[in-house]
Amino acid sequence: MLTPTEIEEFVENGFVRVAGAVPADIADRCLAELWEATGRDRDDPTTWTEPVIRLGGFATPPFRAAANAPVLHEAFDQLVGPGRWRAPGGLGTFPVRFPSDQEPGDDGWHVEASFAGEAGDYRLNLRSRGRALLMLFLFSEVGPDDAPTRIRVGSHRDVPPLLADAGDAGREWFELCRDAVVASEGRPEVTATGRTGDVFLCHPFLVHAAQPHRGTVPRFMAQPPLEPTAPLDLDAASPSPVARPVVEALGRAAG
Ligand SMILES: O=C(O)CCC(=O)C(=O)O
Repeated sequence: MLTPTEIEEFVENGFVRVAGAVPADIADRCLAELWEATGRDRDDPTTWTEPVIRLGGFATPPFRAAANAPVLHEAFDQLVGPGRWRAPGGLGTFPVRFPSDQEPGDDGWHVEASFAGEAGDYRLNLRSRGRALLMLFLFSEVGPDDAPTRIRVGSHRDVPPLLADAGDAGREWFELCRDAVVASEGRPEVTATGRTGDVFLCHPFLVHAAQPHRGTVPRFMAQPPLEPTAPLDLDAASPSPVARPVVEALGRAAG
């Protein structure tokens, strides 16, 4: 269970870390599969030749167990609301980052897109169709030099005004990101450091970025969405912790 303080932290800052959410034996099994999928040798750094490899679509039993750890289900209920999220079928893409002097080329600030438009373009809308949370699952120890994801604290509050007039169709992802990055420029920055098994539950509008790996231990992290069963309810008398900062950022009264 998240404490009331942790829930308020999520509302204020846009994220909360659930320490040790994935049991160690499950995380170990996931990591073994991930190493296998990289095609690189875990014990031979000369095989770690690229700064980043993206692995996709892991849904074997250990990944499903990781994504559905009981402590996470409890937190989903607390942040998104009972009955308002779908149990994840696994963990999505993994940007695996290796120590490297080369630039990764994918470390720009952004928010995640959440649905595809009619033309197949990536989009977001105010009620966050398609994404109840952004989640960062750590499958390696991530220290300050190990390419922890950068986070602009409180930046989830900069995005709702940019989507307020766009209706259900929302805005095209790239164009929205350009504005969100400018709007959140002055926000303090922290990094998603932690231990294997920690999970950061993030607001879907949080502005974040990758960074180059300057450490020694390859970084394994998944960043799946939590899918909602319905769009955010911004008119509820008591909005969920995901909806509340959106309502507040628009200057609307709850209910
Ligand atoms: O690798 C990371 O730290 C973040 C990656 C990311 O945000 C993305 O690929 O969308």
